[in-house]
Amino acid sequence: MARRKKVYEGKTKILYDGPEPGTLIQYFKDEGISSEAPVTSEAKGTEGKGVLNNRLSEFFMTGLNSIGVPTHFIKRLNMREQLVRMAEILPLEVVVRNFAAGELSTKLGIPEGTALPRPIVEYYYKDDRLSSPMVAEEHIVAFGWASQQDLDDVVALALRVNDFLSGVMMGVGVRLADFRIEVGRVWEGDYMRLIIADEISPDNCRLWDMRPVIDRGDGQPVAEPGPMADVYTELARRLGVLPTNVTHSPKPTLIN
Ligand code: AIR
Repeated sequence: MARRKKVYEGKTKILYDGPEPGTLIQYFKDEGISSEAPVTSEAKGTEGKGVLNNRLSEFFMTGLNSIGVPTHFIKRLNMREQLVRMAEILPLEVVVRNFAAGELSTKLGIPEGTALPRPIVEYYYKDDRLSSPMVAEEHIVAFGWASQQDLDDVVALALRVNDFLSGVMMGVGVRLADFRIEVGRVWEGDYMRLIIADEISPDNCRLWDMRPVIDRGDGQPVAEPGPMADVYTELARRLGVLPTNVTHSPKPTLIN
């Protein structure tokens, strides 16, 4: 049997040639996180993370496709792989923020958790050697990384993704503080359009649990809303996409 061709390997995923021209297979590893955001730092090499991110990304991308926000997702193939459309990825990380946290809080001195007056869309130039610096539309257009028209489309897509994800998360007691997406180009004949690529999972979302933990002793809430414990398993469970017998717990688990 011919070995399939690896097209790309990143920290959290591997891309292989797909079965049809214009398709790729996206494989989710357990290792790695794609950011140093504290909310995801527990994720390094946790058993089952790849399986859960495969399900979660399928869930979000399918939802986006169904409301007319185009994504690269075609279908999930197995526990760790999904079939996606090949796209030419813009060299940008697009971050949408609803609440102050992370870089925004550090750089601008806005206390973590502050509700922003409107969603803020930021761009980072994707280059690991430069640690992906924040850039303005001016840089992007001047250096030809994307056109002004592309950026207008990117903002419109990013805000639709934000509304969708925020609503879905709110429905399960989770606040979407911010997230990062990647956008790619696909051609249909002479017509080009932009679609959401990469993945949507806890690895690129900052999620806060809004369900206070109740102390069984006196019935009083014991914790303020904060980062979600065991975020991959817990989010998958709340959204109803937790495969049986898969959690990312590093501890041995009983399988029945
Ligand atoms: N992000 C940024 N680079 C890679 C990723 N995954 C995501 C983080 C966070 C958001 O972008 O997961 O949700 C903003 O991160 P920061 O560090 O800029 O505050």
